[in-house]
Amino acid sequence: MSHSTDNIRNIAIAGHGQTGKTTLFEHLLFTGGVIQRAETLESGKTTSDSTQEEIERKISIHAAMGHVERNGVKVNIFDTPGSSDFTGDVILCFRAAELALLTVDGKSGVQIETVKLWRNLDGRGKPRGVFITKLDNDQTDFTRTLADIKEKFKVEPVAITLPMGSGGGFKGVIDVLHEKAYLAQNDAVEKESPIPDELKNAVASAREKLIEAAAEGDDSLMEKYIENGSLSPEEMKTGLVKALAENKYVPAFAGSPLKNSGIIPLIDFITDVAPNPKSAKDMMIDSEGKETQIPIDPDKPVSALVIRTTYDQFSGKLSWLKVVTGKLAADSEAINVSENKKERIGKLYTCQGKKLEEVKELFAGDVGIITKSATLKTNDTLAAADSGLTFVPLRLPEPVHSVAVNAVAKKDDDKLGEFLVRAAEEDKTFRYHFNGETKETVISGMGELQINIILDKIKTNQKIEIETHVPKVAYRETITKKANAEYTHKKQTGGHGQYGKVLLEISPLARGENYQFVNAIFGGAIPKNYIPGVEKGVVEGMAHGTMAQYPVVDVEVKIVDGKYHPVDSSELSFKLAARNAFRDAMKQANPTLLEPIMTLTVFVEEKYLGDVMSDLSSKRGKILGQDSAGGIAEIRAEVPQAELLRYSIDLRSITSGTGSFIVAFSHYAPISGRIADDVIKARAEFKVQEADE
Ligand SMILES: Nc1nc2c(ncn2[C@@H]2O[C@H](COP(=O)(O)OP(=O)(O)O)[C@@H](O)[C@H]2O)c(=O)[nH]1
Ligand SMILES: [Mg+2]
Repeated sequence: MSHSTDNIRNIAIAGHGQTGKTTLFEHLLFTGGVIQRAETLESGKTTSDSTQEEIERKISIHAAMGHVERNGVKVNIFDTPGSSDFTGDVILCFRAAELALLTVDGKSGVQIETVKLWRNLDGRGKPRGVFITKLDNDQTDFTRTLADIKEKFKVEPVAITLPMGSGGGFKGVIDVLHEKAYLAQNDAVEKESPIPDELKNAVASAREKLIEAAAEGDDSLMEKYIENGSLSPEEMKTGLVKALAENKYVPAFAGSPLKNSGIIPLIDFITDVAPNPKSAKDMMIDSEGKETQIPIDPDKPVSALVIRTTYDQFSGKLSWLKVVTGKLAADSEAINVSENKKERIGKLYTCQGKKLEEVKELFAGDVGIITKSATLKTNDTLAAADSGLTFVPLRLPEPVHSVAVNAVAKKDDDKLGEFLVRAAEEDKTFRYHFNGETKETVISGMGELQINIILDKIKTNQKIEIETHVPKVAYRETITKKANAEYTHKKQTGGHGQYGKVLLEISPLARGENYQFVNAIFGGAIPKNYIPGVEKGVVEGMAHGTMAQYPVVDVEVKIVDGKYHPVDSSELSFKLAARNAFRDAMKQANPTLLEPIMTLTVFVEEKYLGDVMSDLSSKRGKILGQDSAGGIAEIRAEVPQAELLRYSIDLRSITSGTGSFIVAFSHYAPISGRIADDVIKARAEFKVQEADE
């Protein structure tokens, strides 16, 4: 069944791993009547964690989508992975949802991934709630967890539900908004019951806070509240809806996903209060290339953004679409604006986990699926006619962990290549490229776990035998002083001879300027038509330096003099002369090796700060700065790439898997001494074969 925009809500469940997201998702579907029984993580049968790799590892790796319906409202729910290796799938769900729900374990409190996700939501100005989970466990405490949230995020969470008891004595929750209590029934849907007398005061004071939050919704409500000291239930609802859409308060829920508790009040709150998609906006690029916000609006021509692409063994290619404007209809036609191609839309689907359900149309605000699309890729814009607008693509973090991989048997090269293309299409944080310089295929992603899962798939599903190794570093060579060299290329072979003489002067350029060629020939010592040959020789000479055959950079090369022969000179003669002259000059110019330096930003819990700092200094790192907020330290440093090739593994062992980092190329810097000697030694077997020799 299709739902109009007013009757759609989108919720992304996110948060640190093992906080009960997938279990909550499962119990939402169970309570919503979608599945007959809620499966446990341990059984490997949950609706959300349905892929082979998820079942094997018992963690969420991919985004999952499902929906429940209550009072005519369709609630799309997204379950996301907790590990930072799979941030890409969290980000696509944040893009699709108007409300994020962050799960926080009632015992552990706010953990590092949740802090990072909170910051990400801050960047989007996205409304969010918190669900305090596992309150059936010993040593959990709802009030203490809310205090932790308040301290870490500088917000005042507003309790929508309150727990009845905790640990072994946990009985259920009270819905403060609707003033109802719900007893946990374990395997059955929770049961409404009277609010226990001893909790009536707590409920009254929580309700007071809720009314205050509602009054923040708009000025007239605030005036009424100040005047009467209260709001009617209708006014309260209006205020809560408005204030939440504007991210003015953080609703907080109590419960135990595993014991099926706190689920009904959560669904009720979502259908009553969570943002109507119409109150949200999406990001477009206008015809002048500027980013602009457009409201989610069913009354405009259709437009939709492809947020995800996956391959299913039964249905083939699946493209997930967030409809932003208008209505997407089955059996219609639209334009893939990004590819400028017509897209025939056949059937449309929604889904419950991996199970597809056909729908006739999808209204603005909804998320659905097109199968077997010929042209759609993640981040493509699908629209009615050329609207002059395209969606801003999903902003994903850059890969931080790389591994070089090759098929053992040459015959598997193509198969491996095809697999990598598809893997990169399915997961936009996964990349691969062939590095012509080091002759390696390098695959990159957000962490070792993500890369290992890909490598496992290559070995087990694709049955390709592969070898992996740490990627090579792309060193460079440069010079540190001016030098010149003369070279005469002369050969007498049978009829025509070869003759060219050049005098080159080379001098260092600033770092990053790469290369400049200057023709300073006067009086026709070398005729103009041979100058391109000279430059070709210089470029070839620079391709392999004299220290360790790495490319030479940041050099100005000036051709100052030369000699030619009216019969024997040719472009080739000058090219060979220039190449050799360049190399001779380089040897005189005090050459040095350069290594890539990366800017590194590390996020760790404060208690690991000292260990991370000392590790960075052992890695020749230069600390640029450091900040701390919400118990998380952020360290910025410059570190040689050679020291960071296995950093995701090192950081994991220092921080028990809680740390993460961002890395980007910064600049090249000289190396000398033992470090340079080792690089040169490791390159000893590298041979350059020049075509014309
Ligand atoms: N005691 C208890 N365990 C829970 C609860 N919710 C989830 N778990 C368990 O915590 C583990 C992680 O749950 P999962 O839903 O996979 O967390 P996710 O990583 O956030 O998706 C599993 O073993 C669940 O059975 C809960 O409310 N109470
Ligand atoms: Mg999960």
